[in-house]
Amino acid sequence: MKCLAFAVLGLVAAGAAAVLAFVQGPGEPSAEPEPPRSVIAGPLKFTEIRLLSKYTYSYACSTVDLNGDGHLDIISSDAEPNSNLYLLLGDGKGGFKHSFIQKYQKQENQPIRLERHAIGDINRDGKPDVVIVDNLKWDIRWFENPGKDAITRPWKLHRVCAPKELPGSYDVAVADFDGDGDLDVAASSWRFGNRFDWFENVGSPDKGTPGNGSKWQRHLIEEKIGETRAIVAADINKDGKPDLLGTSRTGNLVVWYENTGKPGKDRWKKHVIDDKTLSPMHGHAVDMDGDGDLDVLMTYGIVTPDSANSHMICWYENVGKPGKGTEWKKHVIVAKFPSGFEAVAGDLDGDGDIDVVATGWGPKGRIVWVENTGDPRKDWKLHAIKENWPNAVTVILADFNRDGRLDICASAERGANELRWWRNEGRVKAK
Ligand SMILES: [Ca+2]
Ligand SMILES: [Ca+2]
Ligand SMILES: [Ca+2]
Ligand SMILES: [Ca+2]
Repeated sequence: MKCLAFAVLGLVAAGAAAVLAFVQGPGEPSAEPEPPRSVIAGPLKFTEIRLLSKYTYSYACSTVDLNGDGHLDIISSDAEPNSNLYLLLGDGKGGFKHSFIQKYQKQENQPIRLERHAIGDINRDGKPDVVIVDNLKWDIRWFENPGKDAITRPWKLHRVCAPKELPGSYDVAVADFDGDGDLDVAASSWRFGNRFDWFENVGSPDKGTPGNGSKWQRHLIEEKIGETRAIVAADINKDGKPDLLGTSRTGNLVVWYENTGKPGKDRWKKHVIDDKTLSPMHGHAVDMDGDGDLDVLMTYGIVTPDSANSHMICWYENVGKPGKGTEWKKHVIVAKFPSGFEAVAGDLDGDGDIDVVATGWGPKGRIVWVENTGDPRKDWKLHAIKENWPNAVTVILADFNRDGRLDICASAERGANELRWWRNEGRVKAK
């Protein structure tokens, strides 16, 4: 009966879904059929589709074309006892086929708690690999993309750091931080680590060969910074060297660390973006006002008492033409947004400006989109997509069905423990 684990989610166009049921085995999620649902959210219509459910802990998802067929695939993580990393191979039309990158088989050092992750070609073989934290055993691992013919079989495990080496390992970002031709890894470490590190992909400089992910050297970025959460690679000052954006939840800090060019020798230069708004969580570096520099989008509030100075969605304008990341101006997008977890940006309604999609954590979690009405400094319009979706967490935007409209995919953990996507059907037709 093993083949049933690789059930096809036969999601066809126009909302009529032909979904094949499959028998759920131990440690596997369920893809039980659920009829797609039509959702009107302000001026936009979405079709909501459940991809997988019955996770033990559905914390994170990401997307990239993993098998090189030109269609976006989805990666989604699960925690102990399931301890799986799911792969959903996309057909470019909104259909996904489920298999595993990591499947729990009671190996040594398992079960594990796989959570947030990043994608990059770590061994430089032309195929994108997955770098992911194990938040239970406190390590960082990477899974080697085996290529299209073997992609539905479990991928080979490699380590960036060993169990216990990074207490609380929580989130990762990949970029070539030292500019030597290979991708390195930066990490946050939650309340058990309270620090940011980066791990150098060590090659053979004598031979002029960059690293292939087999040897890593750890470098401290900053320690004693309370409950590090977001870690995002982005060239904030546009000098060609990837910098890091980070948050410290209990330290109430949104910071970026400037890569001075020798991150293995010199310390990263810290720039504080905000040290006043409480409990910053996950956000991204994106040009919100279209002036050519990277601004910062952010959410706030989880596990923090109600406060007028938290539980919101904001962005920080990189002041200057273009800004260099030295002066920031905060603009509120949604002033009251309970337990904001993550915000992502993209033009949802196709009018040329950047809108926002955000998740709210907690028992009454939700996912919303916020419409940019022309000036990102004011007058954002909130539209609920799904209310009472407990503990909504990681959210991503991508055009999964290649119709030119950005779609949404998100994970929700305890109380929901599932992965859903929302096919953007465009504007509601005027009656
Ligand atoms: Ca490097
Ligand atoms: Ca900007
Ligand atoms: Ca827009
Ligand atoms: Ca689409």
